[in-house]
Amino acid sequence: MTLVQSDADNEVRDPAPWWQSAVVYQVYPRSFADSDGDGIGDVRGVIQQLDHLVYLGIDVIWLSPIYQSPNDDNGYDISDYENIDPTFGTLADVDELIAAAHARGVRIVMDLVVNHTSDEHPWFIESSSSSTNPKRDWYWWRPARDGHSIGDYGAEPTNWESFFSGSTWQFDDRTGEYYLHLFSKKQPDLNWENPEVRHAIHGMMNRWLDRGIDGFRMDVINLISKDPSLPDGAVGPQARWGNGFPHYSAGPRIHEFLHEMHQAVFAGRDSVLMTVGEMPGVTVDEGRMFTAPGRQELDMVFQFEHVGLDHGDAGKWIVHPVPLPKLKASFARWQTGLAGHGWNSLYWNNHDQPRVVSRFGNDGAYWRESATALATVLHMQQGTPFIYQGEEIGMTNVRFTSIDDYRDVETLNYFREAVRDRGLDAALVLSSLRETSRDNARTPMQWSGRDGAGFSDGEPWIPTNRNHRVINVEDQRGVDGSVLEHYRKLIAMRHTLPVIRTGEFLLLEPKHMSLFVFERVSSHGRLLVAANLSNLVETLDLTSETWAPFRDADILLDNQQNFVFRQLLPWQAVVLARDMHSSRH
Ligand code: TEU
Repeated sequence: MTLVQSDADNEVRDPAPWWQSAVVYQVYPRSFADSDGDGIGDVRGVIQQLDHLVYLGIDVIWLSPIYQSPNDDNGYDISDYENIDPTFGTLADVDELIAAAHARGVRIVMDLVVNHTSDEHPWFIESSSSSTNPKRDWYWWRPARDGHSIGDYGAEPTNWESFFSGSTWQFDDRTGEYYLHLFSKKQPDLNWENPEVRHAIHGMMNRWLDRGIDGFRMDVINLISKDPSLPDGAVGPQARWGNGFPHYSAGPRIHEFLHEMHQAVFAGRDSVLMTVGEMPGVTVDEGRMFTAPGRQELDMVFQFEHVGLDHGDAGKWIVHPVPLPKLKASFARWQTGLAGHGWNSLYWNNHDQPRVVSRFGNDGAYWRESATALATVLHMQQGTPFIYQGEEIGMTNVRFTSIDDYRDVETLNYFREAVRDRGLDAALVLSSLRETSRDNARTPMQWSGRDGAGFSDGEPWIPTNRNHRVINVEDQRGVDGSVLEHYRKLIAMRHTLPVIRTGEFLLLEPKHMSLFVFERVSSHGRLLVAANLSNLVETLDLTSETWAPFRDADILLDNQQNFVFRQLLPWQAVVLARDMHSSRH
């Protein structure tokens, strides 16, 4: 059977938004490409490497924050939303990047970090200067808990624990009150209850769109509406802190705030834009509401379910192997839960997550095979895939052996708290960081096997993974079967096969411990995606009666190029097709 090109005018009739057949590439500018040798990646570095992204075939670049920032949390603590941090370049460089990307048909989405600002943002400097300052109410200020004096155990206004260790409250002696910070103490939370705050943010967003960017990735946007009565969280057995999450996640006014933003910023130009809200803890039902087109809130959300499955009771720092049926069930719930209602984003990696090939694959004996198999089962789902820099060449976790190699505020706070305050063994904590730290994702992009990895001529801000000698762009480009070439194929398939955008997702063999098998079915054709996510050979007998429809199907993709319709080799992944209609859309 050959591909039928009969559906070519489908795109004219099809009202689907452009981002439903797009692939996004996340650039973490600090670690992507350093054009001036200071060891820190920059905007000009991104411009210089655009050819790589065009070669890969992606449609959109999401740029992690490059705004002015004291860089306590690598730019997620912004002190000026409308200027660029000098370490990354200038506004003129950004204009040039936008123009250069657009000239190549690539769109640019910027990070929007408005749950909090930096404590060095002029708004916070004003707000903290006196309790009567007009901007006082732009942040969450509260006195010590009734009957407590400052510094008492439990004096904080609530018992909430910060994402980055310790209390969410920081005492400020200028006015004798505490301010709320869900993340680091240098990231005070904005008070979205105040209409002036929302108005200022909408204005800033509009100015960025007028500058020519194509949308926003919105940092922890489900946390902007808090229960204004700020209740304590439930305290688990032996826990020092309570769980504030139910009181600040998807709070009472979240849908109102997002719809208002849509009206104030996106209305009239939303068909050309793309918005994605990062939402730790979001449920399928909420995800459906946030992304239902008629509600006019967001195009899609980043959900966290699949990247939380290996976390233990104590959170992200102690990880457990994930039984495959659990992972498959999670994906399937999101696939079917949003189908026909909203839209999924698809991701394995970003700048906060350990590298997927080390986490869910086998980065030793089956490095290439497992990187490509994991890519296949994600990219063949319905949704908009996000590729994080380095994922397309199978970059792995870094094996740092000293705390001095780490840079991430979350990692360093946790290490300090675990070792100094709780007395855990430092070597043990370090071994857990090798699996869990966000810095696993933040080592320099591996462009070549030479010294400096083609990232920088200077000393990089964080050590380079030594395996850049064998894992790098240069060695994979044009090499058939490489991780890079496999990603190129997956991206091209999304662009040419509408069934990947439109097809119903049907999970098969849900209980199988090694095989991830699913079908995608629509009037555009029918795909069978089958992957062996284990180190052992597994039987999958497509010549048997059960699999009759696929007995003589076309092999569209095979990461080992030797599929015999009876078994899958360790980490083999195939995509089979029948009744296909193809079009560029
Ligand atoms: O992350 C939000 C988030 O909830 C987590 O991924 C978090 O980074 C942490 O790993 C929880 O254990 C976003 C950004 O992506 C992250 O880089 C920022 O540090 C954070 O918000 C604060 O802006």
